[in-house]
Amino acid sequence: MKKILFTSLVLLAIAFTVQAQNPTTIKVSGNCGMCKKHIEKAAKDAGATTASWDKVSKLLTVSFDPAKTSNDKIETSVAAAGYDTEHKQASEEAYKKLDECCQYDRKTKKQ
Ligand SMILES: [Cu+2]
Repeated sequence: MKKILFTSLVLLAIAFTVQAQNPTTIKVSGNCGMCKKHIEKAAKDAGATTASWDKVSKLLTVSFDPAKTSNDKIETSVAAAGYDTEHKQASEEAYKKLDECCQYDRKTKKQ
């Protein structure tokens, strides 16, 4: 009996965790509609099932299968495309590859 209770508690905890992760919003820097395309593509390339970035709020909303990818992987992919995220910074190199209109203002400008 105790075992059943424990198992159901664990399942409940897992269900909550999965729910909390999906969908997730991540703050991503960017300017325009082209940035939107790039950011969403990068998120999907990293395994997101849905990705939608809003250029006004700068929020990327993603949902994904936690068994296949993670917030961390998605942010890494977006940063590799040249866009700073909440926790990952794009390299100077990736940032400079962006079209001029897409070179958003960075808070921490190197040099
Ligand atoms: Cu842009």
